[in-house]
Amino acid sequence: MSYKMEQTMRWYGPNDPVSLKDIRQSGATGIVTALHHIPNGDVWSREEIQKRKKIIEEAGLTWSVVESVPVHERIKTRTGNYQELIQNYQQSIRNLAAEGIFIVTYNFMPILDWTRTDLERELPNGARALFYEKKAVQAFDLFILKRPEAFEEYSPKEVEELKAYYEALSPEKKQLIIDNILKGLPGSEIGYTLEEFKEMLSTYEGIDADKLKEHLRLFLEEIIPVAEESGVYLAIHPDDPPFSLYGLPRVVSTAADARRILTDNSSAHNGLCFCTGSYGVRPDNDLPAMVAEFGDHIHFIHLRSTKRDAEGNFFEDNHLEGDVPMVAVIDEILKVQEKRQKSLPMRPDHGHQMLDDLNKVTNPGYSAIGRLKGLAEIRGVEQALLYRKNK
Ligand code: DNO
Repeated sequence: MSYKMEQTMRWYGPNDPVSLKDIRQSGATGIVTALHHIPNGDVWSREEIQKRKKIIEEAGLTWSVVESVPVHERIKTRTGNYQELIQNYQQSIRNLAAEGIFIVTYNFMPILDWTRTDLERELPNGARALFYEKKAVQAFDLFILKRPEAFEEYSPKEVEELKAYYEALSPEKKQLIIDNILKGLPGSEIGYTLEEFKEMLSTYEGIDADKLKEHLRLFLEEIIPVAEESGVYLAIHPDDPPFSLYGLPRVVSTAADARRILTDNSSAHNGLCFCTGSYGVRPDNDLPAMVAEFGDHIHFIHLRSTKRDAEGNFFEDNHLEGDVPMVAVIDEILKVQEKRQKSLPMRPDHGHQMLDDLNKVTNPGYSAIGRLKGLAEIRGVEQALLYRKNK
């Protein structure tokens, strides 16, 4: 028997302009969602989980994956009441399992979840894509955040060039960069003012990558036994983008990071959310090889592609184009499924704003038509690969 990936779509809950009815028409059967209204750190009660589950099931769909149960900042820095927050996290896992939801995605990125500087970059064909401009982030770091260490991290020539770049930006563009970076993209749960962000940065003083790795290991040491007992599979999402920003450590960016996470806390329940768009920004991440190596621990998959340029920028490309060797990745996933004798949940991640989406307000990256296009293309690749294999 051949296993096809379980097709899922992310849904931000009842306020999402893309409805469950829309998602059902895409052919996806699974829903990926979170209780975004519950403050970060609080327990997800069984009642709240049940309520959400009921809405999804009434639409003829299944709640397959949680993305995400957010990890509170104090757990990452191990300060204040972090022990209590870990207990709350454990309880949320137990409650999800009791309601029949067994895959939980999370990330361990300090302060900010994913970062883009332009959410509607126009492509030559008129569609719009998410874009990461390196200079915008660096100029933000130097001249808006005014992080003192940044002036030592960049060469004097770079600082000069960035100054010219920054000064040429219109006030609106400057504000847009600030908002895009600090207000929190969908799913990131929290947004900050500039002052709050500076304050948060100071909570990472003395926390370098080694220390953050240790904090992640200690967190997992307390969470994994609960996941094992309750049958939950954890899926850590990689850093997006997969490198350090604003001097903050990032510890889930490379194959070596994934290997370390899986060996430091060895358990079938400790696993990855394999996001091709995040890992794929780094040319040194060999994605098909990573699927082959970590296959037993991949519990959830995000499929999308990014395209880098020589200056360190990237934009989100069509799902089958860009730097991600999508066909080879899907081929490896099919082998993993065969070996594990099961389907893995996959969602088409992000999509272009295109056609009718251009006139609608949707969560950046999460418009209906762009994602549907991605899903349709991925399905086609999967079908063709399976056809050839079974011939
Ligand atoms: C962005 C998403 C991330 C992801 C979290 C997982 O589109 O992939 O926000 O959900 O990092 O915890």
